[in-house]
Amino acid sequence: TPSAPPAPTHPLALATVTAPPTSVDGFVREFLRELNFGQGVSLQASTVNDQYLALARTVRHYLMARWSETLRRQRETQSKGVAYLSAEYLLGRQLGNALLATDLTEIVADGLSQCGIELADLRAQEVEPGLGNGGLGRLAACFIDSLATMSVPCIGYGIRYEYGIFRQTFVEGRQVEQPDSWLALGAPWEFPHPENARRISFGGSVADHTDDDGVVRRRWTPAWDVNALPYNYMVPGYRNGRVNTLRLWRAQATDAFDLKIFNSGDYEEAVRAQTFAENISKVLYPEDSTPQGKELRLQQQYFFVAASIGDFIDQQLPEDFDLAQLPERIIFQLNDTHPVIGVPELMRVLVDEKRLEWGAAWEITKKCFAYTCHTLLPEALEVWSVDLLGRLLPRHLEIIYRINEEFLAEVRERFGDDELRIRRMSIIAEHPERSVRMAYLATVAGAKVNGVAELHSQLLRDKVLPDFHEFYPGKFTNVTNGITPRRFVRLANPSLSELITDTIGVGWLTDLERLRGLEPFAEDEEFRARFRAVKAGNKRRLDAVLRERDGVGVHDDHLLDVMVKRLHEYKRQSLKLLHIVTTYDKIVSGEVDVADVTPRTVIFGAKAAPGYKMAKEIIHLINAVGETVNNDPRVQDRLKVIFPPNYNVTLAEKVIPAADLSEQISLAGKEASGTGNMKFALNGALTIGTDDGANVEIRQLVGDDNFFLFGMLEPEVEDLQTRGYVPSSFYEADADLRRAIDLIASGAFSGGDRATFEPVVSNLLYEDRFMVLADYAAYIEAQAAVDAAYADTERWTRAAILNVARSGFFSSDRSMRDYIDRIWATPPSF
Ligand code: 8GP
Repeated sequence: TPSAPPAPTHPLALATVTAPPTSVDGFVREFLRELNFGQGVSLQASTVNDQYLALARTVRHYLMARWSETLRRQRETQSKGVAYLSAEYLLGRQLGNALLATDLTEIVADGLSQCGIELADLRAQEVEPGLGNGGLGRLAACFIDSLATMSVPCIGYGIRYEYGIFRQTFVEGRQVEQPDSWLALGAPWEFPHPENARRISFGGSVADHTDDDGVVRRRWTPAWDVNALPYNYMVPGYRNGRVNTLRLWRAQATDAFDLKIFNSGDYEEAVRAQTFAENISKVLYPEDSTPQGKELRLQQQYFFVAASIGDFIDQQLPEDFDLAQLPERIIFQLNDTHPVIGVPELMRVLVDEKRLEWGAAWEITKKCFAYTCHTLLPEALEVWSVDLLGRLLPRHLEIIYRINEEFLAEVRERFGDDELRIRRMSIIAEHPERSVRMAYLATVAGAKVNGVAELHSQLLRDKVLPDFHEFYPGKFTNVTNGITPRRFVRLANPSLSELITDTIGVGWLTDLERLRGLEPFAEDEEFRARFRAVKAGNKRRLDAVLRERDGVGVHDDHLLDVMVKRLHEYKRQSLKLLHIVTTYDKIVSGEVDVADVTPRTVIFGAKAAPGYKMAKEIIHLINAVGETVNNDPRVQDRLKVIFPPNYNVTLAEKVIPAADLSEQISLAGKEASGTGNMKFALNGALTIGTDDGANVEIRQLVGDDNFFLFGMLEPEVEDLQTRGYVPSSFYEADADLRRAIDLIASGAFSGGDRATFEPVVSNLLYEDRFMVLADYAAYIEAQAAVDAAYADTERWTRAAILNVARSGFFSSDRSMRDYIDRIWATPPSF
């Protein structure tokens, strides 16, 4: 029998992890060690990438002691925490945030410069992990940042996609997607733990089986499986000594390859199973709200959720943990419906593996999940065909059926045999094919259901899930989204941050309501001048970035008008475009004197889902209009349209602080919340916006005088829909609109070819699902008000300052407090 290993005796071995000294010398020593022994190069021979990787690892060393201490205390206290389940995390670059959290920026910049290296060059070397599509993924990243900063125990669980959101390029103005190989130059922030791999099963069949305790249970015999390998990432709190964990799963074949087949020379066949398995974490689905790519997507969802729940129960809980206590220890937050298959998975684990009674397992499960909905578009509410689910996860389908049966029995008990209601509320839809409504499953199983802004939560209750609201009135709540001020103010806008700290002192970064202290300074002329200087500096910085990146610049005397977000018809980039075309038309027709036009640069940033044809047509049109407008001498450079490709978090951090005007112009009742809108307000841009999503709350807070509201309200939209919306009637009735649309139709932006943009034009004229034409006149009028307001520099600056001062509510720290109070009951720990 092997003897037990000796206990450690060396004094160094007894100590916990220690951080390197926080000094320039301490840093340089550590950095060079990483460069020499980690990267295996001398400073003299190193490339920028070597230096970046060595720096990232060095910064990790400073976080390591805090991380291991956080983990140790969590094991010890077992205090209640959040497991955030999200198929997307749009993290953005890590280095700047890690330096900020550890307060090492100055030491590192100094140390590097003594090594002949510019910190900025190394920061620019980092490729951001684009493991998300848009708002939903970025929200997850903001939330884990806030939880770490607020010392709330949290594990983020997700997928380590080998390829994140595609890299967008334009070829002759059209979007062309390139793979995003974010791992190609090394992944210094991750910690793989292959020894903690979990086996995830799929397919096969289910049958009764008499277990060793004599009880007959359902037994799932899967047909195939894959390994889930965890990769850990640090999630540092802001200067509070806490580091939480983000754990992303990578798929790997359980059998590497078939050596016999390989040796016989059939190399493709030998690795077939491997390719198949690894496809599961190969690529992020590049769509924002239209369901597609079916089977692999369901595999991805089950893969990461099963790995995460299994990991939590087997690895995070003490061995003798009483599972009846699970709700006191964890809440699984479902970030939209992607992880909802976790509900039957937890039931399966509790009933089939841990041998709990169904009823006891259901009591636990109902308390362990909560569901956030992020959309209002019916086509974005996920459903899985029973056929596919039954093939891929037969046991889970059985469990869903039973949950549904018991739920519908409860509905019957309350409402009698109201068959219409039963059919409406069933988790199983019968048409157009039998399928599982994941949002309903989440609502039945979740302890709470929340929308992401006041208006959205109200519409969710009244329009999307009214029967459920009637049945479970206490279940529904709202948590308005938020954004992390660490990344989107402090890191993105250092000069504004400095001005704020100079004016109201430190502390605002973790208590953003303190920005209220800036309000009186809106009346201070000198402060306003400094505020304007910050904005101008940010425009120059953006100018430099865009010149280097895309060879285009921005004038610093132009009103900078920005619309950055996914390309979707409901967001109405085409409305912004019609405004541009109208302005252009008035200049070239001589209706207005070009000298009277407020100089503006419009920046677009937007990716379209590769399969979303109309969105891609609109991208093409934006580029075409930009090309024409920018090169027409009659415009005299007073109107510019620029569309840098591949909008991402890194670019957002440069664009948003420079903006004067924030475009939030979705059709009322369609944008669940928006979070870009909050980033702009906090960086001193004024919003032109509809009464939609969180715009409503922004306007209430900043005040009507400091916000350009336009367009139909949600009930008016409903009303027009019911009366029958005829877009062409708006075209007929408005001469400016007619001219703008006719100009596009005439081929003015497509070298005279009328066919190129015909699909966009006829969509607007004969379909216009999102009522662009109905809101056009109001939008043009609101833009005229923008021009007038911008002409009064002092007034504009006052309004911009008040936007900053009154937007503290939109910190994701506040969102997290709301989740804790209304949903999670997870107090800060240590
Ligand atoms: C987005 C919403 O469109 C946006 O308004 C909101 O700010 C953001 O989520 C964060 O809450 N929703 C989605 O990205 C979304 O619904 N994606 C579909 C796959 C569900």
